[in-house]
Amino acid sequence: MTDPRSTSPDFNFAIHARDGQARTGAIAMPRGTIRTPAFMPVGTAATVKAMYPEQVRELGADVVLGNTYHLMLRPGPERMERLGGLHKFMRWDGPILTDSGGFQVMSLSALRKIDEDGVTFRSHVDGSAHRMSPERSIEIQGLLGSDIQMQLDECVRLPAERPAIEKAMHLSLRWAERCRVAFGEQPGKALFGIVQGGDVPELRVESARALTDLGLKGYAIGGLAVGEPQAVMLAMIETVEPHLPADKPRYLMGVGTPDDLMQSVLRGIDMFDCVMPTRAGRHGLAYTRHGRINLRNARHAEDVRPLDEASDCPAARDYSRAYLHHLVRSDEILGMMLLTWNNLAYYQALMAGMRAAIAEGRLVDFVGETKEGWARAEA
Ligand code: PRF
Repeated sequence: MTDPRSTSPDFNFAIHARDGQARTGAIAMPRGTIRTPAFMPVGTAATVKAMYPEQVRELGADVVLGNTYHLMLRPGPERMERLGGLHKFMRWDGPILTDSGGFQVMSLSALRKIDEDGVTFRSHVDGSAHRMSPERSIEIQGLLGSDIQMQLDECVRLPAERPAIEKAMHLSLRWAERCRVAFGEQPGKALFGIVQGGDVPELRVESARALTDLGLKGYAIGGLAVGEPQAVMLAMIETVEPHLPADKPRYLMGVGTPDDLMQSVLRGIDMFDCVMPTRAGRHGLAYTRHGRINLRNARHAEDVRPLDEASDCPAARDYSRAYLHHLVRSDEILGMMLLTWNNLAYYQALMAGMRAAIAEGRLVDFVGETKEGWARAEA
């Protein structure tokens, strides 16, 4: 049986090639097409930090992520709507996915409290009191103008006891249903569910099956990369994957390192977001073909080589490591800008490389070659 929604022009995910569990394809939406597997740069506060929107687009990003939590506190959803929505505000005309806020409330705000109806918390900005229910999260994401909205969920950090994991997973399922009702039918936009269940396989399967019954346009896997070893994360992806509809996008939230991305694509993931490339760039770290380089290190002080002479990205190709080292050590803004640019260029090139490799049926080789490149530099 084909779900008619999966072929409607408003949100059409087409798989172009498969290689093992991996797939490459495209999500066609009114604001543009997202090539998958996709990496979404994080634009938490209506900016991909230290980057112009034009640069982000030029690197090959088709979609960026925004955060409901941050934008509801500042500038506020009603104000954002009066200003014409998030796309116009930040000058990004492509698709925007917004996280629902629950995860950021739990990691950033003070005095947060969860009950059946939602989350009560105090702002990390000014201490003001706020309340977010599943319905309010969807309402805010609508006011922002988000194209892909996420259900409100509860993410439990690992390690955790099974009863706590189970309780949060069941609450997240009830919130998924309420979000679906609040979202209704919105042609051109999508609501994604979020699989929870920690590191307990039965709970992961129960969550994936129950969400699938809701007939959503996409499915995220949440509650991973929250303290568990990579092997546990990958095992959970393998557990969940067979229980998600094969014809819908799968999004692994908040992941990860370049190796995490490759291992997850090998296991059938289509979308990612992570602060890693942008945050690392502001802390003197460069992701390159030769591995991760810490520009703070004194060994770069007189190194005239660029980060990657073969890169298309000016930040990687045209500036010496000695200069980048100097900028980082001097806390110069340009250091953060260049390293963020380099890192996002590397992440987008990695995704493009994986998409091409899947189309050619050589993803395993691509992953091996990529890791060899990192190992050569470490030796
Ligand atoms: N839920 C939501 N956002 C998230 C996560 C989650 O579990 C994670 C976990 N890696 C990152 N971002 N809503």
